[in-house]
Amino acid sequence: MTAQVTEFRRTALAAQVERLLQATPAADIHTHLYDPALGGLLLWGIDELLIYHYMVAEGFRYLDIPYDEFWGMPKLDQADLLWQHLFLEHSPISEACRGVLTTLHRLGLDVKPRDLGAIRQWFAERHVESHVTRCMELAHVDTIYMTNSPFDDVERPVWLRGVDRDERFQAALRIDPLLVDWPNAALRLVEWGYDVGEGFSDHTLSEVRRFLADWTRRLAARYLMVSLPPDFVCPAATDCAQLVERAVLPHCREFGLPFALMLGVRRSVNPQLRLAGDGVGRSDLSALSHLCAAFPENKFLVTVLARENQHELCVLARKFRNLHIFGCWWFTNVPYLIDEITRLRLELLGTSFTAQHSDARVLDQLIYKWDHTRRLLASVLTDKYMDLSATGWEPSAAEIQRDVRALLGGAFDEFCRRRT
Ligand code: FIX
Ligand code: ZN
Repeated sequence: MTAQVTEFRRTALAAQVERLLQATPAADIHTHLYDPALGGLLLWGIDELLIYHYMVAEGFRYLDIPYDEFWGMPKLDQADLLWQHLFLEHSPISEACRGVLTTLHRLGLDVKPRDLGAIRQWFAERHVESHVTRCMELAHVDTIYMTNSPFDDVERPVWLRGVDRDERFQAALRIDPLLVDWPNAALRLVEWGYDVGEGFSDHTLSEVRRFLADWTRRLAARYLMVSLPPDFVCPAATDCAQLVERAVLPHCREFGLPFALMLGVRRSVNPQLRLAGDGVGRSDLSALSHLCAAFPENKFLVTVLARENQHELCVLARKFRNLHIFGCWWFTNVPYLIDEITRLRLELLGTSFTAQHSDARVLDQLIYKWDHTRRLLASVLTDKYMDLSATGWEPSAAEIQRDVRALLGGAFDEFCRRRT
């Protein structure tokens, strides 16, 4: 092919990939959003966007007030302050700031006048039900997986009262307190009528499983989930490893559900930043390797926070078909790393992974997280199809569409359905 023909081919292919990506709905397999039926738990609107914990962490790069003074302010004042520092006094170049602007732009707001008052007014005229639909349409997301914790004192009573579910929202049973703070979790379980005691007797483990079974049924959970620190080891005599191997995995096998592990978060590196104060560390993935090998009948959905773990994770997924990789999590959810990580995964795993999840905590964030992801995916996939094209293997539209579906949720569905 001459250079000109190659360029022409690339432009046509890029347009085709982009069109198919835009036309394919995504399943967002991990968010912190809630079915609107859960009431005030679902966050949305400009002020929530501005005080998102990513923004707080970035805001304190510039703010010189004491942490407590910030936390003592009403939400609206916090949002004003962050707008002032992150958007007006400095250019909103970071991915989180750019995300707010993409979101507003795609919602049809004019960001040019930098008029926060007008933006607030626009949001004040929205209604949550129609706004959910609008955001999902703009993000082209058809299914949202929630993070549902029975240990959350606001969320638990809502489930206990009963919820008239919106079928676009799926549940995931989140169990961090059980695995990272067993002594306190055990007290809660006793309070809720589960007869657990000290040590992991067969009776205690079966009571933990009864707790998991009750909540799996109550939520109609699609998978169980935990995020763990970099020092998670398994096998080990630790509470966490014991509970994983002897209660959580048997429960997942019984219910045919995957167990999602998000590895590498160092909680509260700076407690003064509250939710924004968590950091990252490199995990020892031999724990995951052990779990995949020792429990071939369990399925593991995994994402890792450290850039340094991404390659090893891909290699593990080549070894174990009960391991499914998903998303570019949190500090890796920046264009530079999404591009790198997605290329790495495609080159080592083909399309047998889930390219992205949003981790959105505020409904409107769906828009920017999926907009930015789709743009990056378009450029990465175009390069890959160009490489195929150079061999004479021209991908058809149907083949591209099949691949895009796989990356945006199809491979996840397939993994959940498949027998181990
Ligand atoms: O553990 C998690 O699910 C993390 O995603 C959150 O804890 C984190 O705060 C977050 O929102 C990252 O995007
Ligand atoms: Zn999350």
